[in-house]
Amino acid sequence: QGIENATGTGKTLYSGTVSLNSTQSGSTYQLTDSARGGHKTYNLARKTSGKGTLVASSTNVFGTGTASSSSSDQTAAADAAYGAAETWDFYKSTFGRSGIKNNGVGAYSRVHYGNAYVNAFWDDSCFCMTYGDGDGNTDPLTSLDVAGHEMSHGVTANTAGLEYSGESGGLNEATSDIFGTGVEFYANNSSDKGDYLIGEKININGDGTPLRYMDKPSKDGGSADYWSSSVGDLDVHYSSGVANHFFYLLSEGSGSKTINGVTYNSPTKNGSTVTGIGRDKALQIWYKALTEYFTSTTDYSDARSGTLSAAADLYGSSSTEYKAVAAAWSAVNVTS
Ligand code: ASN
Ligand code: ZN
Ligand code: CA
Repeated sequence: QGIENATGTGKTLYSGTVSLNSTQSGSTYQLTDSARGGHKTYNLARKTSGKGTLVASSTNVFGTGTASSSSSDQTAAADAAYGAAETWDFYKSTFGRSGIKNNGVGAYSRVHYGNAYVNAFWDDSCFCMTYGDGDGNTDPLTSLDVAGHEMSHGVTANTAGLEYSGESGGLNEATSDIFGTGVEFYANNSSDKGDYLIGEKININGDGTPLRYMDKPSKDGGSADYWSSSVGDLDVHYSSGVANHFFYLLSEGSGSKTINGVTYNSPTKNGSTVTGIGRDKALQIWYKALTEYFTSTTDYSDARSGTLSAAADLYGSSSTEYKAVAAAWSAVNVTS
């Protein structure tokens, strides 16, 4: 009996009803995406090791669209499968990258990790991503930006290899926030429109506020808006603020701006006005820098020179884009 490709339906928690590729074997449909390197989605059903079971359905419909504490719930799996698909498509269409290793091979996702686990993570050793359900087992950490953030850790590990501590760790984290945000804008899902906020859908703080803000990172209470000589002493999720702020300024510019109904207000250290070059060009510059100029020990000063080199390659060293890269770094106090 053969296995054939099919097109199923995901009823997600965060992204509405979506199309999901599946495979059919007899009367069972499974969450395997043959069009995206065979990416599979498994249910750990509260375990914290192993793969769990490949998510399967007799109807080719996965999930109910509502959060459920049941260990057999497939809504979290639908969100995870959708996030993996959009992340794959974002990298393919934006950068021509075929999967995390650029070799056409998919990873796999695991949902319902542990009990009341309030995190999600990429693990390069299993080449897999894992999602907890959040407090109360009702709010999985499976939003689009989180999926894109985690899978991008795999891209970083397989390219620049930025060490996960000090300034390189902040750059590693920022790379995941930058491309996670890229995924969210790329997907253009009407239930989860693109923004420069991280984790705004998952109620991680219990009061509806996002985990991080790229226009003014210090709004989270811990992140750095500007480089200082001690920024590398911060947790990597806080030292990332400098690069997230750089990316926002480079894309959208300083001051006040409303995008998809969200109003941002991005300050500059030196009081300068930065004019954005748009997110698409900013993404190209960051990706080229990550894959061609950054190394495991790249710090903020190196990131400035690496992105300037990337901008020179892409647009020329007297281009508006090159000058905007310099201006945006200077505005976050990375001056050389
Ligand atoms: N969700 C976290 C992150 O991707 C997991 C970690 O601390 N590495 O940053
Ligand atoms: Zn991360
Ligand atoms: Ca977001």
